[in-house]
Amino acid sequence: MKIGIVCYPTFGGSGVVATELGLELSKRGHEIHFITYNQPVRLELLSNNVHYHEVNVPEYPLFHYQPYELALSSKLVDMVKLHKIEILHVHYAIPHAYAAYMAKKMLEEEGVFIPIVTTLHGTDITLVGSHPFYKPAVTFSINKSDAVTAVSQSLKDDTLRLFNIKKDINVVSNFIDLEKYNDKFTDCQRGMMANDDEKIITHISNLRPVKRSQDVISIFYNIQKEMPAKLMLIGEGPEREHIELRCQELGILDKVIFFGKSNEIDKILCFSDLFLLPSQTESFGLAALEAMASGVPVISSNTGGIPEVNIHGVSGFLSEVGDVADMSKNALYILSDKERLSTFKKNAKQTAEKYDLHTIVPQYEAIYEDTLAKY
Ligand code: GMT
Repeated sequence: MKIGIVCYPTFGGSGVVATELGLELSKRGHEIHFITYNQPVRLELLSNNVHYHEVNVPEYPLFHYQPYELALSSKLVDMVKLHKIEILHVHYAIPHAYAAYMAKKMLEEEGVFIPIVTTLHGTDITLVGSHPFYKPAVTFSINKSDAVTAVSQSLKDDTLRLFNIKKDINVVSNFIDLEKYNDKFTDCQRGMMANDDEKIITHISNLRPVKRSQDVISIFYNIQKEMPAKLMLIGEGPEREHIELRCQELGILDKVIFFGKSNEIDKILCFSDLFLLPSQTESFGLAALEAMASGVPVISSNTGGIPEVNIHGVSGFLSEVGDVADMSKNALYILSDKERLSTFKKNAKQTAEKYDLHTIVPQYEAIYEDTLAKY
């Protein structure tokens, strides 16, 4: 198939999933066209089957807001015609599903018919999409998609609760390329980051308030009071400065390593002992899955789709949002016993296997085939 993929080209989970999906589909013989405003961060390799088309939005002073949806829908029209793209898969409803629908309608005028598959990722529904200003447009774009998928059962339930949806929503979980994590790093550089007796705690996020990164600091503070430990923080975002200040106030700045945005999270995860994800809400928690695939147990909140991924008492522990004391207690429980830690590590890796891309990507292929067949 010739598949157009629209996504945010950033480090966020939706962009990562869309990129990994496109790459795997290309390996399976499909021709993939990424259409977005920057080359997706995980798209390192362009090949015969993988193409990237940049959406340009020229700055014009008259526009207080530059019209990205317009530029995107025009680009979609051009690329579908030029490359004979057969199906569009848009990740994140806002504004991608909306722009794709406009493109579809423009193409129809020219006798070109193309179905749209929309994947809902989370914040498009739970945070942004349900905002009254966006709600009619999001509802419309979901209902007008030819197929809709959500990355967890919890996100599907939220979508049906928050919007008046007349379409079936298929749950297709996020996935992971397990081979990438399968002991590839025989030279796992733990010694560069910490002493042998120090436990390595990791958190990866866009450091937005929804991630509750202040809780990460509080949990780590409680851990390092009981045992030698270091905290690896990966990602950039609006909370970064507050976090640094808080670490300074607590006197733990020398135990915290800020990596910023990184394309090498698998290398960092390979030497981590514990992953923290105390988010306010999370439709899936791809970062937790990436940690688990590296054999890192997860201490997380019990919210959204996280309990579908992190299994309480098996791959880690779940606590109520904001219950820093419980999360700290659970973290210390796992870390304080060598054998227990090793069991949780093994369990985490095993739990992640359910999300292997070889299991999940064919589910998307089946949806494309089914959608095209009905079209
Ligand atoms: O977490 C974010 O703020 C980024 C956001 C995104 O759109 O990339 O992540 C969402 O999609 C990911 C991929 O499906 C999920 O793993 C994240 O849980 C979800 N984030 C939220 O629901 C807050």
